[in-house]
Amino acid sequence: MGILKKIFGFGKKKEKIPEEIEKEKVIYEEKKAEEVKKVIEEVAKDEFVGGKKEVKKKPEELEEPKNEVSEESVEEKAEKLKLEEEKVEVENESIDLKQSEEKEIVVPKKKGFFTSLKEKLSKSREGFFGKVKGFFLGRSVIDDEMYEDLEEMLIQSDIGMDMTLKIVGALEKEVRSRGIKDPKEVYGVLKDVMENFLIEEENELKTEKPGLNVILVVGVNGVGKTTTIGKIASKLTKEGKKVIVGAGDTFRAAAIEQLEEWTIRAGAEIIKHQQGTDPGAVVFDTLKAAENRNADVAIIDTAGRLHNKNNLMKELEKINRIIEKHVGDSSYESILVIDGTTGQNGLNQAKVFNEVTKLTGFIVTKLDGTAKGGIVFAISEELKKPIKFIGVGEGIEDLRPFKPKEYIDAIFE
Ligand SMILES: Nc1nc2c(ncn2[C@@H]2O[C@H](COP(=O)(O)OP(=O)(O)OP(=O)(O)O)[C@@H](O)[C@H]2O)c(=O)[nH]1
Ligand SMILES: [Mg+2]
Repeated sequence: MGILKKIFGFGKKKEKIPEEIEKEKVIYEEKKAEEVKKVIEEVAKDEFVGGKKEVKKKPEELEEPKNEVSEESVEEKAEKLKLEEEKVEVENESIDLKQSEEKEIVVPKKKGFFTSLKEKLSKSREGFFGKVKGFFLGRSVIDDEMYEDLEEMLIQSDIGMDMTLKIVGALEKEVRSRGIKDPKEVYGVLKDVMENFLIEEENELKTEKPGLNVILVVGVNGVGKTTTIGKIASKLTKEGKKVIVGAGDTFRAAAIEQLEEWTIRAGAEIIKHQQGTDPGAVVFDTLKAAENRNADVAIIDTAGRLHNKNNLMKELEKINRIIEKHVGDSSYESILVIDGTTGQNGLNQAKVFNEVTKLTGFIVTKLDGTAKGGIVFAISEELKKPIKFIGVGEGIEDLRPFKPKEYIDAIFE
């Protein structure tokens, strides 16, 4: 049915008395404007648009296009409001973001050592050790097969055969004694067991003795000796100590310059001779200067490579004797630097160096660059000497005291 029929439903009368119809139309329009509007709303638009002149002459506010406009304007307003609300929300969000960004700048300082160590060791955590948790979650029973598979996993992380067998043996014993039946609970026990294999005692460098404390730094070439000396010197000067560094690597070109750069950055002093001179003489002069200048700590850099290994060992023996004569055992640390990315090789190096300098501890460097990190367990247990620091980057601040629990928490998920 058309719109006009619906509104003016007089049928044949319209045809017979057109003037009256016109009048009635006008009356109708005036009195029933509201009803017309309702009807218009009910009727399909195409019928209305195709309507007669009369309809088009009706008050504009009753016409569909007008309605559309007013509806649109409401919609537009709503849309605008919505947009404004969204804009406010976006603005609020960006304020929140700004605030959280500001927070993030502050938070790392508050997070402190633990979280940043976790970040520095993310390769190990995401690599090997991260898989260990999934390993236990995927098991339904604790059986021999589980322990055998675990052994395989640990060996792959540079922990080494001997250490792995010790860890898994201790784990089995602990799981039994705690009466654990669910493999998921074994994960936590493994962390405890592994932590127990890390030596906690004496993992700080001796630098507090009255008089001069000496730190001799040895290790094969490229492991990070000179860099680590820079980091240690910086740490000690920040603690208010007077530090003198001896450029004992007279073999490698540019070694003295490299050490000097680090020394300047650390706020320490350096004693150096020409390249190619006797390192023993450099060490002697460094200790004398340190005593004369009332230094608290002398740190000695050494060569990582000579013409052959025997020469290197003889030279280190000699340096060792000079230091012992000056300060004795109690104020003397002989530290082997091991590159954490070289795996089991580091253990063999340690045995050789230990024969000539009676090592008091280790520093494991480049742990930021390995997805394994298991070498730390092998060193600690098999060599029965503490890890004093770990290197976690190339920056001057990237040297961390070694704390077994923090290390475990940082490398495991
Ligand atoms: N990623 C990373 N790189 C390190 C770390 N420690 C040292 N390095 C880098 O290892 C490289 C060798 O460092 P050096 O300090 O020169 O090693 P070195 O033992 O003195 O070497 P030689 O003097 O040749 O015997 C440098 O590029 C250092 O930046 C560490 O903890 N993490
Ligand atoms: Mg060096």
